[in-house]
Amino acid sequence: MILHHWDSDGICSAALLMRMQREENFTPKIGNYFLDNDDIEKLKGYDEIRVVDMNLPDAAKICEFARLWIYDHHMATKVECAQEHCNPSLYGESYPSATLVITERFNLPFDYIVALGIIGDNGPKTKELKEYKLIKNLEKNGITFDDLQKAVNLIDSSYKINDRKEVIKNVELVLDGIEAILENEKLNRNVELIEKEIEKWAGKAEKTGKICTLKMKTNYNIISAVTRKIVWENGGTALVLNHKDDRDEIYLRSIEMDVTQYIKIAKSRKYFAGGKKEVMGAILPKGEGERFFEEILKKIDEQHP
Ligand SMILES: [Mn+2]
Repeated sequence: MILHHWDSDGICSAALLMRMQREENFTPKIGNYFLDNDDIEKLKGYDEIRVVDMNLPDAAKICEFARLWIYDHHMATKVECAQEHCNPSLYGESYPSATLVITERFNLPFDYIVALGIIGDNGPKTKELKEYKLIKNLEKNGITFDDLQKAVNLIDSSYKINDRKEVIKNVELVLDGIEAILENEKLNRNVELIEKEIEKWAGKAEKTGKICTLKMKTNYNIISAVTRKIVWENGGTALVLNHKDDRDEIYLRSIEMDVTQYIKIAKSRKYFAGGKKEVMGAILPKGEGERFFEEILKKIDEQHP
């Protein structure tokens, strides 16, 4: 059983393993960077489990009932009970994708699947990576960077519309080739729906004091895209709150201030939070979003008179 992240890199990493050895694949519930009880129960039916492109805090639990292999590139601490924990970050090396980790580990050729993982995790910044040369090289086989970017957008559309079953099915689709991805009608419809939904919400953002804010309600996983669009269109800083059916989400993006302090505050509240200098994302229990939203807004106002 392969357990993988729901994004392009996770799906493509699973596809690389699957091509070597057919087995089942599965992802945690979209948005859960951990295993819930249902996941654990399901995994208990398998005695070999490969985790790819995910740093699960509870990975060691799997060792209690199965043999475990991990292939990843996120910052992590070594899982001692695993048969193999293959992650260059354990030795201080940063890799642009889990697909590249797997490719080097098993001496696989650099093909479109590896490239999709790299582009999925790095977006337009891919052009600054040393692997970009290898991706350009794929043009000889008729695979352009533009097609690869489109394919990533299509593959990622499944988690964005929150369709876990489709995410799982996409591993097979990736193995069918780049054309099969580009021509997939369902994924193309997803992309259209998502673009409409992003536009709808981004257009509702309002100026609140110094920054742009938005409170929205969608089960699509688009809060980062919506926030990015608001900043593109208005500049400055944007703060967005999303009320999902089962959780609240907060996103903060800025081109004028360092938001790292807010990541720290969110983590100190035990919220699942991450980001970097210009962006913070946090997942909160349902009902707690409003208060944290107002608190961030007040702090920003105080610091930017
Ligand atoms: Mn990844």
